Amino acid sequence: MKVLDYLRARLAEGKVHMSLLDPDKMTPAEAGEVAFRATLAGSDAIMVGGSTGVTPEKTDATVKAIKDRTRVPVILFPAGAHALSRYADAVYFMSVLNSRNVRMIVGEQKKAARAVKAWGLEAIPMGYLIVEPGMRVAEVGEAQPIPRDDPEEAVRYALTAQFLGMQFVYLEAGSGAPESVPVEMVAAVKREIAIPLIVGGGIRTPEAARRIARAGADVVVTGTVIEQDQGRLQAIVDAVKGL
Ligand code: 1GP
Repeated sequence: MKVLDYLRARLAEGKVHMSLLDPDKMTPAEAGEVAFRATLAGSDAIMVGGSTGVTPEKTDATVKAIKDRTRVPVILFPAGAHALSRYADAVYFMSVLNSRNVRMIVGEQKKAARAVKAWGLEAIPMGYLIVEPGMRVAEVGEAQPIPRDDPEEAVRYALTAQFLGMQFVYLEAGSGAPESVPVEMVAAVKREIAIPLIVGGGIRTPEAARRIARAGADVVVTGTVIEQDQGRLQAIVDAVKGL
């Protein structure tokens, strides 16, 4: 089954949780172990990516180790064409729509396109929107972060993603952000778009995950919290799924 079909089937049943693992922050063996525990907790897919320090070798080793330990799809979440692996199940073919640099909007994607085709990697088109504070990814992505008090700007970008044919919109506050994307912004975007909404960055408690899901996120992503506290992950996944 294609990963997109799997995700659609999951979304038809309810909210989805994804775990983000950064190949630069853990060894492949650790990533395999964390992924195993994440899927045990009910996480629906494993995303692999990070803003800095990621190489093709690290990505390959991390993806292979994760695939050895779990059966859920492994989806690349690449910071650029250097962060791909033929061993993944799919790649978010993502564009930082609010970047100031055309390289992040379409350049890295062009660089990656031949390899994605040659490997038969499933490409899932996604519009990536960086919201304040944006943290490291806002710098690397050279984004003009969407102001936290301007949900309408997020809606305009999200509709743009939809009209460009993208299958998902991703609102990103940045890994380790002190606060997640504001719930008002999540709700405003969800009200207007017809494609699924992914929200991540700074979600580290079950309460925060529940608020974001209730506000309208179809997919909630957590990264840092599973690197630091695997015990809390179960509570977060349960909160996303309304259990
Ligand atoms: C995924 O960048 C996030 O969208 C991950 O953020 O590390 O803060 O969970 P955290």
